[in-house]
Amino acid sequence: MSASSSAPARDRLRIAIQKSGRLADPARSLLAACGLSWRQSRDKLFCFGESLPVDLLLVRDDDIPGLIADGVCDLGVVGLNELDEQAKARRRAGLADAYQPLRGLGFGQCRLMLAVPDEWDWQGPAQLAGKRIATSYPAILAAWLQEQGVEAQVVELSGSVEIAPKLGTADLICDLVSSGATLAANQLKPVQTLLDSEAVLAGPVHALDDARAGLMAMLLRRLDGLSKVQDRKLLMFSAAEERVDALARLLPDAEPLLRLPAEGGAVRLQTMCNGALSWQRLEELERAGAQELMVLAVEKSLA
Ligand code: PRT
Ligand code: ZN
Repeated sequence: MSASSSAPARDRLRIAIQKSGRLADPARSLLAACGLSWRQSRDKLFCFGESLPVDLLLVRDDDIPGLIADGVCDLGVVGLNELDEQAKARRRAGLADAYQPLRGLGFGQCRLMLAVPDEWDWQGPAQLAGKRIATSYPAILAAWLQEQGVEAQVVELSGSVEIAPKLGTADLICDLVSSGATLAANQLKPVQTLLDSEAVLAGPVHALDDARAGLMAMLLRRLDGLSKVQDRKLLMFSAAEERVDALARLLPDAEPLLRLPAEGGAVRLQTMCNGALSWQRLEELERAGAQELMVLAVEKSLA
C-alpha cells in the first residue's frame, strides 16, 4: 500500500532537511529562494511554514529516506549517496521502492569511490577478489561488486572508514570523496568511482492525491525556475550601429542580441549569457566599442 493512500489527507507539505551538517544551510537557502519562510519552533526540530503551508522537519540525513517511506514527510533534501544506499538496502530486504530522487539540487557534490593504499598498483576490479573493503555504503558496494562479478568482503563501518587499512581491519575502502584531502592524509588514493552524488530533492514513488500535490508541483516548478537562471546573466550595453555585428561575434555563447529603442546614434543592446562574464571579457567588449556595460544576475524565471 502506498504512503499516500494509507495516510490521512493533509493540506500542509512537510519537507525533511538535515538539522546540521553539510547540506543543512544550502537546503534551507534553496527553499527560501523558492519563496518559503518559517517560524522556528522552540525545540528547533520543526519549522512551521509561514508564507506557504510547507513545514520543515530538521533531522539527521540518515533518517530522511525512512521518513518519506513512512509518509511522515513528503519530501526531503538528502545526498543521492544516502538515498541510493537505503533504496538498495530495501531492495535487498525484498521491500518495494518507497522514494525516488526528483531533482538534483546542484550542491553537496561528492563521489563514492574505492580508494587503495598509495603503494598499490591498481589494475582494475578483478584485483579486489578476496579483499576486505571498509565502507559505510555496504548496499551500493555489494551491488557494484556483484555487477563486476567480483567476490570481496564488505566490512561495514559507521565512521572513520579511512583509517581502516592502517588499523588492519580492511585492505581498502569505499567512501565519499570531495577534495581528496582526507584520502591523501591517510596515504590512500582514489581508483574507481561507484557513484557521482549531489544533494537531491527526494519524494515518494506514488503521486500525492490531496492538497499537497499542488504544493509539490509549485515547489518543483520554482526549483526548475531557479536552476534555469543559475549562472545566467543579463548583459546590457550600448554601441554605435556599425559596431554591433563585431560585438555580436564576440558573444558566440550568448543569445542573439536584442535591440532596445535608444536616443541618438547609439543602439541599446541586451542578451542573456550562460556562465561567468569576467572583467577581461567585458574589457574586450569595451575595446570593440561597447559602452555602459552592465551585468545583471537573474533571480527568478517562469519561462
Ligand atoms: O548528522 P548527520 O547524520 O545528519 O550528518 P552526517 O555526518 O551523516 O553527514 P554530513 O553532513 O557529513 O554529510 C551530508 C552529505 O553531504 C553526505 O551524505 C554527502 O551527500 C554530502 N557530502 C559532500 C559529503 C562530502 N561532500 C564529504 N566530503 N559527505 C561527507 N564527506 C566526508 C567523507 O565521508 C570523508 O570523510 O568528507 C571526507 C572527505 O572529504 P575530502 O574533501 O577530504 O575528500
Ligand atoms: Zn548521517
